[in-house]
Amino acid sequence: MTWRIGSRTLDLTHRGLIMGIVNVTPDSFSDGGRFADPGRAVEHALAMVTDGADILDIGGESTRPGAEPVGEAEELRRVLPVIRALRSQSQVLISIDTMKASVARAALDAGADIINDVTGLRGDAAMVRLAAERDCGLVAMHMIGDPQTMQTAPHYDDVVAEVRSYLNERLRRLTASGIAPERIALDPGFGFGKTLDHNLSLLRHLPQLAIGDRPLLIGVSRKSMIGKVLHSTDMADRHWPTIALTAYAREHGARILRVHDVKPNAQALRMIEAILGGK
Ligand code: HH2
Repeated sequence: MTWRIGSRTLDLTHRGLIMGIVNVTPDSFSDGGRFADPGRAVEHALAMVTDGADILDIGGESTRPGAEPVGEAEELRRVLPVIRALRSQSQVLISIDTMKASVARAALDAGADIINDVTGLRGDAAMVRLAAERDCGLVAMHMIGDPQTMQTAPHYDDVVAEVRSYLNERLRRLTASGIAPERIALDPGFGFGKTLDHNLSLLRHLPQLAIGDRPLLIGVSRKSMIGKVLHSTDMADRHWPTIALTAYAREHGARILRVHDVKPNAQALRMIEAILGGK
């Protein structure tokens, strides 16, 4: 299983990747405001590289349920200084977490390697064209509606079959638009238009969500589903279960783990991979 990102081809058959979350936002659900200052965000991101991050995912717009949309100029103001500073100091892979093609384009020009679009490249009509023009890696995620509406009574007849069919369809459409399939990673979108039961069903049937040989990305870090299972509103209680989920997800086929706390999740990933074997 490989993932091609520009001139790099990563072999993920036996070694998964840790994607460290860098939220340059005042309102993200778990770390809102802590890294809104670019200098602090860069410092935090470089520490993540030392701790074992393979990718840094830079986001300037919160996608938590009900979050206020951010204008293009503000999003650019948040993410570009961070991407430029990281690119000048590190070879680490950088992804831009955005729904806007203009922000993705500017981020790629500033040195980003991957576009992570929670709309699955359906939100902005210019996104697929941009992705076809450039040679970056892509993450296409499943979401119902948009962050304003997605948690309003999400309904599926069969969540696993429907998310699988969506991911399959996105892969087919993106490939038909001239994007090489080996550039694409797919993500079921935990918490995006899903109830707790939907999220648990998707985790229970994770192997069914892997489409062909495309890497599966999982983003469950500190998400509210953990608080709901534990009947806890304390964000600190979501730390250890996230690490358990990283090990579980890797064992059940995931290859890219999007997390806030890089070091313990990277250690769990390496431990589970030692058990799974391979080179
Ligand atoms: N989750 C969030 C944001 N971007 N991208 C992918 N591919 N998969 C995810 O599950 C995902 C994502 C939401 O989490 P976070 O960035 O921690 O919070 P916020 O959106 O409030 O900044």
